Amino acid sequence: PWEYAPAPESRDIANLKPSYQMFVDGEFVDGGGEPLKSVNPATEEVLAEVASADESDVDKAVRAARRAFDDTWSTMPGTERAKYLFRIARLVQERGRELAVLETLDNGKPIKESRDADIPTAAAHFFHHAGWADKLAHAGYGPDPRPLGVAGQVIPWNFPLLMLAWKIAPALACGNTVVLKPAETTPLSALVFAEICQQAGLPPGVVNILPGAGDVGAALVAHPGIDKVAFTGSTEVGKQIQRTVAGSGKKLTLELGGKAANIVFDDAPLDQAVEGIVNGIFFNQGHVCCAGSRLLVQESIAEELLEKLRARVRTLRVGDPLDKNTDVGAINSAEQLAKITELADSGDAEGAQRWTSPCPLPDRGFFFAPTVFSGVHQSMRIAREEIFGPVLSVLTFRTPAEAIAKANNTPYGLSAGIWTEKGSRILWAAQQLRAGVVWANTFNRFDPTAPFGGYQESGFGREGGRSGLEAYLDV
Ligand code: TXE
Repeated sequence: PWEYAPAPESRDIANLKPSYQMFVDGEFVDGGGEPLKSVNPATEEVLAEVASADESDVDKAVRAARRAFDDTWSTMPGTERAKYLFRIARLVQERGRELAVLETLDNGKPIKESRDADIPTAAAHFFHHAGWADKLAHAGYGPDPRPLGVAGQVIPWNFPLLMLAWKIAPALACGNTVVLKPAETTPLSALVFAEICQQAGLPPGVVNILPGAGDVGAALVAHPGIDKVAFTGSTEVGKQIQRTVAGSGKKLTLELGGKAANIVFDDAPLDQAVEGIVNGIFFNQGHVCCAGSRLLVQESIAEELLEKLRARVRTLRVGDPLDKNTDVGAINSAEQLAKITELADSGDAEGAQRWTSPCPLPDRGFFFAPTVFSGVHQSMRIAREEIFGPVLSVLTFRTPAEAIAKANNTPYGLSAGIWTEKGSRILWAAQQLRAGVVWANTFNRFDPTAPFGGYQESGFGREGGRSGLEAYLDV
């Protein structure tokens, strides 16, 4: 273990405050719930105290959002809405350094990822949707496509600002107003985003941010003033929300867990595939719904590929998320670390072979060394359940048909990857795979123009692209 103390100036760069209020009707206010403590998962230190909503706050926020919808936002011309969205996008860029450091402190992800992926992709999402706001009348939905109303949105902790952008940007572009609940372990960037809404002069009530735990999310999705529910999180909670919303007439989109297959055929460019496998499972500590958590490798190249993979994983630096050289940061919470540990232990118990990267781990904080299980069978828990951590399960196949059958042998269906030089095989496999996204010779690529979402227990509805707009319009 090595001693780990985060640079004190990071708190200044992140403009970290001792306490944060919630954002309702354009104002920062205290909440009725027991305040949350946001913890730096890399040090276990409390970063800040954060107001938490209660049911009456949910009601106030939904009423504010309704008023804003009726009085200003839904009747405002798209050209005007676009101006606000462009302003927000630019402010996210301008405050990018602050947001990146804050996100890394709150979430534990490596600074190079928050700096180069989370924050710029969030800004890109606002730019993209700003561009839609004034073109909806020409998008083939008729001259005056209608927004749905007030959207209740609940997001997870793995990409706090990016998931907020995926939810808020299309909602606002289409003329909806929003009440959003960030995850209890990562509320800070959403509250800085609320400041950005103020800076952009967004009319009060168009965006409301209610920090809190699951009960606040449950009250929000159940509130009768909500017209549309959008959720990203666990499959279990997604199913509960589906039951709550059933019969209410609310529109619903769910983006839930995954257990993606990353399939490497024997003609694949192996060094490139190794990079894609590493990115697929170790990016963001594996806290990624579309993570390539099952590696399916053709038997004839399995040994060679695994050797290359282990050699590459050995070079990953695990530790201080604020260090620009860190590849794998902290696990977001003690609960998530316990879940990863328990599932990895089940791999040992069920007879898979565990290999752990020999990297030193910090002496405190929540860390888990990159781990590769080989000899994995389809019936094992590590092949079936979402681990949501830096743990890869390796299975083998002999024929392309067997690869597809194994890849599809999951209750999920969010994403998949294929590595081969053969173009016709890419097209064939993409058609066979039951997954919302199929990457070929790459992995974990995101773009606001591309619809993202799942099959089966990975949920339904799409975010991004035209289909993402349709989730917020009455077409
Ligand atoms: O998820 P929850 P958790 C998976 C991943 C992870 C597991 C558990 O496998 O290990 O889920 O994570 C709010 N009504 N994913 O416990 O509880 C909660 O406050 C309404 C995959 O963190 O689903 C938070 O804001 N909302 C996933 C959000 O739901 C409720 C990302 C997600 O938390 C609620 C996260 C309720 N009854 C976890 N209960 C992905 N798809 O990327 C909780 N919440």
